[in-house]
Amino acid sequence: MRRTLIAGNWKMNGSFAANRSLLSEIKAGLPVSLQCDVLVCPPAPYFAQCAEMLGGTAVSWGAQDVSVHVHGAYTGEISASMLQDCACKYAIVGHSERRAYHAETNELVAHKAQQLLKHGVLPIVCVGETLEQRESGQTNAVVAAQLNAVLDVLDSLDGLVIAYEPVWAIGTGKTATPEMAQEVHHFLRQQVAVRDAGVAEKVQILYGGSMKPENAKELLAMPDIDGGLIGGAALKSQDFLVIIAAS
Ligand code: 3PY
Repeated sequence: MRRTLIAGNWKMNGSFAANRSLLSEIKAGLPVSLQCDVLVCPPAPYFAQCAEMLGGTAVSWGAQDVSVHVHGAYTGEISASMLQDCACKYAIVGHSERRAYHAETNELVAHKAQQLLKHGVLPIVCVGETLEQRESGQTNAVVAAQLNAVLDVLDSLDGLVIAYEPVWAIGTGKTATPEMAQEVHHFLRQQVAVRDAGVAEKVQILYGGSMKPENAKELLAMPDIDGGLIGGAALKSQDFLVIIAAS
C-alpha cells in the first residue's frame, strides 16, 4: 500500500508575512489523524521560516530545484548538500517551467536527481508532454524518454518520486481527466517495473497540473495516482486542506 503525498509547489510566490498566515492556517487545519504525507516547496529564502514553523509537525518542506554541481563557482546555484543542511526532505526537479525557461534537458534533470539522492534528499522528478505532443500521439514516448534518462543514471531507485504533469494542464486551469492521468501513471509504473518490479510497486507517482479541490478526489481515487503536486491551490490554505482531506 503506497502512502499518498500531497505536495505544494509554491513556485516564485510568498513573503514572510504571507507564508506565516498560510503555514499557520495549514497547521491549524490538518486532520488529527492525517492519512497522507504533506509537503510544501517554497522558494529557498523561506526554508528557515519553514523549519521554524513546521519543525516537529507532520508537514515537511522541500525545494523547487537544485544545482547539478557539487560546490564551487556557480553563482546563484544551490547544491544538494545545502538543501540537506536546510532539512529539505524533497526537491522537485525537471518541472516543465524549468525545462522550458531554463532549457533543462532530460540528462541534466537526471543528474540533478542523482545529486539529491547522494545527499539524502528525495527527488520529485517531473515528466509531462505538451499539447502538441499529446495530439500527435507522442505522450508515452516523451514521458518514457524523460523518465528513462533518470532511471539510467541512478544506482538505486529507492526514494525516487515521480510527478506526471501534462504541460498543457499547468497554470491553464485545464486538467487531465482521471482516466487520462491514470493511463500515463500506469505506463510510468511499467517503465519503472522494467528496471525493478519491487520499486515499481512502491514508487509514488504524483499527478500535477491544476489539481484543485474540485478534481482532487477523483484523481486521487485512481489506482496509480499516489498524490498530487499542487500549484495555485497550494497557496490557499482552504484549497490545500480540502485536497489533503480528499486523500
Ligand atoms: C501546477 O499545478 O500548476 C503545477 O505546475 C504544479 O507543479
